[in-house]
Amino acid sequence: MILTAEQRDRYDRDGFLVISDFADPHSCDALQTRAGQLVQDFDPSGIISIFSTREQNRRSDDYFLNSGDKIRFFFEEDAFLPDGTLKQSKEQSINKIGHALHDLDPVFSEFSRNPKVAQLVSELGINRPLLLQGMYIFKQPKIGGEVTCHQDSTFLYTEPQHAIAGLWFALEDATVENGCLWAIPGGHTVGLKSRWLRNESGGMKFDVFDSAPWEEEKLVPLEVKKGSLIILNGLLPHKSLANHSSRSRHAYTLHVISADCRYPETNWLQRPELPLRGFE
Ligand SMILES: O=C(O)CCC(=O)C(=O)O
Repeated sequence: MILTAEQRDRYDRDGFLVISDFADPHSCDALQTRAGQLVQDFDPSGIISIFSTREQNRRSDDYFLNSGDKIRFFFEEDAFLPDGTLKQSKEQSINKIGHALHDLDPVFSEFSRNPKVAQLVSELGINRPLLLQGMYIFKQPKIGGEVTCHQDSTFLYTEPQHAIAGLWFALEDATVENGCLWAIPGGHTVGLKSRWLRNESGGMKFDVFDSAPWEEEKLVPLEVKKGSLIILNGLLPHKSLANHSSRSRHAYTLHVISADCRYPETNWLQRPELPLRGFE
């Protein structure tokens, strides 16, 4: 067993759990090196897609919406000069890579399908697991953008709602200064506040079930060391602040769902050309 009874209880109570030293430093470095190579090989000419959680509907172009079964690159909002050129190198300008890294890249697949990860997911009660989303987040020095408070189930909706778990691996130390995660302990018990869905007419919309603002004063910082894993309940409200520091804050996230759940066709992330796979 990976989780003690006490850790299980804490996860159920808080909606998140930090496990220090989950991933060894070499495998964290291997992911960083591989992400660096992928960015180096990426030719951005003609493809500028910006990731923003402030204007999710307007900023989500087809390049984003069709990236569920691909490896694609999204820029920081603050990466550009007024004339549309990059302020700094492409390597210093990418916000994230998504969203099928775990299936399409051998280094990310090996990390994601480590037996320890599979065992953990089984202990979380995700039956017949399928690896849904693999994303590399750079949180670049100086320009790493804020991720506003949200529940992952808003974007990756499942029925039942507890049929998803988010795994957030710190590939570098994450601190308040460089934009660590913040979460509301116990916030997963308040219910899903909104869903982000595909419109019949194309594009995306939010269905809002509860328009009250997040109780952000209840957020606590989750400062963690390289190699730590943060497990996130899909309903847990969490965010990260902008990174104004001179240090990056790389992380890899993996979302796993159960094959037994209903995964609606209206969710943004679809896999038309690449069926979901489990840990095998
Ligand atoms: O890594 C971050 O800064 C935030 C990631 C996050 O909240 C998410 O992808 O759901």
